[in-house]
Formats: sequence, C-alpha cells, structure tokens
Amino acid sequence: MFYHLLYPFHTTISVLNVFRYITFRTIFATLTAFFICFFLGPWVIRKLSEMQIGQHIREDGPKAHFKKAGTPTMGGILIIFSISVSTLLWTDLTNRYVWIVLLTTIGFGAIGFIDDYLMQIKKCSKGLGVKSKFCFQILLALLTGTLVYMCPDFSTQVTVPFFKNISPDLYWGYIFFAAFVIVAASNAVNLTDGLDGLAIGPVIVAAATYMLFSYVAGHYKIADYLQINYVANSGEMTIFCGIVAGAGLGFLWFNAYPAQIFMGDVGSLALGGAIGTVAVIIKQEILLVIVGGLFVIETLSVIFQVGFFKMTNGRRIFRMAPLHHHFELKGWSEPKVIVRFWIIAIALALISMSTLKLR
Ligand code: 57M
Repeated sequence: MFYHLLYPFHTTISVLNVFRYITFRTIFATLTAFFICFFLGPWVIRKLSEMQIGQHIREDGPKAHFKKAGTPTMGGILIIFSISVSTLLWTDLTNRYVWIVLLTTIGFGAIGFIDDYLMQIKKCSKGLGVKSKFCFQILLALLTGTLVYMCPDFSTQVTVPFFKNISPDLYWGYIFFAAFVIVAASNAVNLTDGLDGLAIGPVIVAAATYMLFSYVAGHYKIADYLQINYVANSGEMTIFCGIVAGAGLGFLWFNAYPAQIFMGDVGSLALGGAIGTVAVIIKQEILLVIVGGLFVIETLSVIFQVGFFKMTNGRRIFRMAPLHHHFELKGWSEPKVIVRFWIIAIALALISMSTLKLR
C-alpha cells in the first residue's frame, strides 16, 4: 500500500524513491510485523485467557508438560494478522505471487483455526479429524499449485540443489509436486510445534534463509551471476519472508520458555504453508529439505516410530515421537532441547546457503 501511495510522488519528493527498493521495504515490513505481534501480544493473551481458550494437555505425554495446562493457545491468529497487515502495507499489491502466498497462508490458517476451534471451544476432542484436515490441505495446496502454474513465464522445472545441470521438467505434474511440498511443509511445522519456541525458532531461520534466496531469485543480474533460476517478479517474496520472520520474532517474545501462549494449528499450519509456498514460487523447492531440515528430522522420527510401532506390535525406536519428546524423556531440560534444535536449524540453514556457491 505504501508502495502504491507514496512511491508515485518520488518525482516531487525525491526521498520517496526508497519505496521502490525491496531492501528498504523488507526492513520496515519486518519491523512492522514484529511490532504488531509485540504490542498486540499481551492483549491477545489476555483475551484468549478470558475466553478460556487454554491448552488441554494429553495424559500420555511427558509429565513435564502437565504444568502447561491452560496456557492460551491459537496465538497463530496474531501471527496471521501481523503477516496480513504488514504484507498489505509494504508489498507491491499488483504482484500475483504476493496474493498467492498471502491467501495460501490465510487458507492454511483457516483449516488450523477450524481444528483448534472444534477442539478448544467446542471441546470436540478429535477436532476436524485427521482425514478431513488432510483433504482440505491437499485441496488448498492443489489450488495454490495451479495458481502458481498459471503465472506467466513460471517454469515447471525443478531445481536440484548442488546440481546446476539437473532440473527435470514436470510440466503440469508440477501442480502435484507443488501441492506435496506445501502440504508436507505445513504438517512438518505442526509436528514440530511441541515445545516452547521449538517451531517458531526454525520458522524464523527458514524465513530468513528464503529471504536471501528470494532476493537472489528475483534479481536478474545476481541470479545470473550465481546461476540460480531467475523468477521474474519473485523479489517481493523477500519482503514476505522478512514479514514472516518479523512476526515470528514478535510471537517468540511470548512463546519463549516458559511460554505465555501457544500458536495452535492456526499458526503452525499457516506458517508451514507459507514457507512451502515461497519455496515453490522462488523455485527452491527441494532445498526446503535442508532449509527446513529440522522439520524433516522431526517428521521422519514420527514416520519411523509409527511404522516400527505398527510392524512390531508396540515396540519403539524412540522413547516417544516426535524426536523432541525423546530427548525430554531422556532427561534433557526443555530449554536445552529447544536451543539445541535451534542450533541444528541454523546449521542446516547455513548449509543450504552454501548451495548458492557449491553447484
Ligand atoms: C501437534 N501438538 C502438541 C499447541 C500447539 C502421529 C503423531 C506423532 C502426531 C503427533 C501430533 O499430534 N502432533 C501435532 C502437536 C501440543 O501443542 C498444541 O498443538 C499446537 C500445534 N499443532 O501450538 O496448541 C502440545 O505441545 C506442547 N507445546 C509446548 N509449547 C509450545 O509452544 O509445550 C506446544 C507448543 C501442548 C504442549 O504440551 O499441549 C502435542 O504434542 O500434542 N502426536 C504427538 O506428538 C504425540 N506423540 C505420540 O503419540 N507418539 C507415539 C507414536 C507411536 C505415535 C509414541 O512415540 O509413542 C505426543 N503428544 C503429546 N503427548 N502431547 C504424545 C504424547
């Protein structure tokens, strides 16, 4: 909005020229998103507490979690509000990718919201149900994949990290591939969201990493120099990624151990969907396995645990899945698990950045 309202006056007031620059708008968009979460956080926590939207804690989980009963959840509403307002204020609203990523984020948030609403307010223990939730996610992601596919000049080739000469073309199959990436990312963040700040930390790291990649992908000269797929008009994703990181930082202020609020499915599904969609738009889809490597590790721990559990009639690989519960049950304190998982997320993000040169 600022871009449309203020930039046109740059011929008379030259300082307004800064609104043209993605770097300038990214910095202020990030700060806007941060301050919205930071200042509205206490009010949202109070309102959610008044409405008694407090987390129910499962009895079969680690005992250390029992004390968290009643912590306000559905804080993702605040994150989505912050992302939406900041995106509307700072990005170029004539850019299709901006609308695709924003609407996908809100859409995944809506699926999570319904699930949370049914569980927290209607006290329906199964919420939306695993199958229906999954169906809605797939439908929405297919829609996102189709919209991206229909963007003029959007390539259906897939970028393979470390191999610049391998980029298979999936043609219309790209829609299904994109949907898979988005649904997987959304669920992986959801599974990781089981300790204070455990999901939002790596979300911030992934958003910051994709902020860099978006800038490169949207800048013809830099993309050419680094031999990265140039995606016309994708530079605005830099601002969106900054916004996700900023909103995440603002939320982390309150979600840091000991958490005053949880994000709920409304937050985790939306944030995963947002990161997955950015990965698709800037054509760094497979790289998400490294950028969001922590989410992948957590998801694999669940797949192996559940698979082994079923095959062996109740035997386990880990003390409990997802992996963070395993370390909790081994006796690591919660902050230790959280900070160590953040360290892994940062290390993986650095490895992903090395693909800009190693190819
Ligand atoms: C949701 N939700 C947290 C909070 C958060 C297939 C199976 C492995 C699925 C998995 C699962 O359901 N995962 C997705 C995880 C829950 O947090 C709420 O959910 C939102 C995210 N969707 O925002 O609203 C609890 O996590 C803790 N928490 C924090 N701080 C935070 O900032 O401490 C969350 C956010 C909260 C709070 O305690 O109540 C969750 O864990 O439920 N299932 C599991 O994770 C379960 N694992 C399991 O059953 N493993 C089995 C295998 C064979 C399937 C095993 O290993 O034996 C565990 N989850 C829990 N207890 N709570 C098991 C026991």
